[in-house]
Amino acid sequence: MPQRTLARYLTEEQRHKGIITGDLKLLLEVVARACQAISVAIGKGALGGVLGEAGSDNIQGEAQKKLDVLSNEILLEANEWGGHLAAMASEEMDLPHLVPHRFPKGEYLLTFDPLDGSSNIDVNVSIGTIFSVLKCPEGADLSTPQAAEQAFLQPGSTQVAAGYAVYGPTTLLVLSVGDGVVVFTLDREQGQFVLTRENVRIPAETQEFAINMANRRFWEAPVQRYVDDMVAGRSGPLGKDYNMRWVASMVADVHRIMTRGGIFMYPMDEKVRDKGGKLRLMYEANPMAFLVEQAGGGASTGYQRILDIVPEHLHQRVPVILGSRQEVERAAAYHAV
Ligand code: P6P
Repeated sequence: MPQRTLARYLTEEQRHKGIITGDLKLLLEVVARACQAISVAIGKGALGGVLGEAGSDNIQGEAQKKLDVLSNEILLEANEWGGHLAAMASEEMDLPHLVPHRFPKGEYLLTFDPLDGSSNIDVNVSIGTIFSVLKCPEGADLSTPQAAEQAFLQPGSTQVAAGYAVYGPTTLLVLSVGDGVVVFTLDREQGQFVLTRENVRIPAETQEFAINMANRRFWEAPVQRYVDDMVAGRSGPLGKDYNMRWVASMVADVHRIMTRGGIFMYPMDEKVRDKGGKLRLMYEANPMAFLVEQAGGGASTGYQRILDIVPEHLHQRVPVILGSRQEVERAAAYHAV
């Protein structure tokens, strides 16, 4: 069976289902090639002089790693000339990046977290790139970066596509264009992403949860009760033993859930309440929620479906509970009482 590369998959999806325009196909191939370049840079590690701090902070007030800045630059440079995008927005940039006037503009908007989990870079733990594709609204004001922000403020349910690359023992690209979730593995010898899994389905039930337990005292009561009940195991109210995982790279934790089920939580906690939460809506929660729902899972703040949230600003943060549908529904039920 000949290998189905990303290009072939997108071409055949377009031919058979007509849901991928030429510009979207180009966009996804460009993002994939940028993720490949990021994977190469990460793989060099200390030999490439790319570890450690960049000596700058991002809008989140977080110290940037050299690879954060490099990954952001790779994605910007790869996407600005193709004519498929109107603008980009990134965790690493205060304002949207407009396509320079010397290049044609396209109909799509791209948001991304260029390197998620960067606190894990220097300890050689899996990290990733998360991206989301929106249509640019007709007549959007793209005259300045400040004006362009409004074009991005669309609920996650309007996403055209979303995906992530996970840079682990292998580099994977996990993607959905609204027709289920597929997984590509980077064939480093060929320099191609090759389709290795189709129709990803998250098991509805699970016995594995992912949360940073050190924050327990800061959680809201429903989350404390829910996690305590899971920790109580078989003899507790949920009547089954649970296991816990926490990689502290959302991409790695979510990919485990995409692969074998589970529930991932970064709930509201008192430490980040003033910011609205820890994880960012536009380029972390929304793309991951889109993918998880496309794979049959659920994604909630505890109080509402993440994809229904109408963003108020570009770097808005939200509580995130996502994964196996029955477990996410159970977690939401704790919030309802
Ligand atoms: P904590 C990484 O910085 C990140 O944004 C997510 O990838 C990850 O799930 C979370 O923060 C980890 O947060 O508080 O455990 O370090």
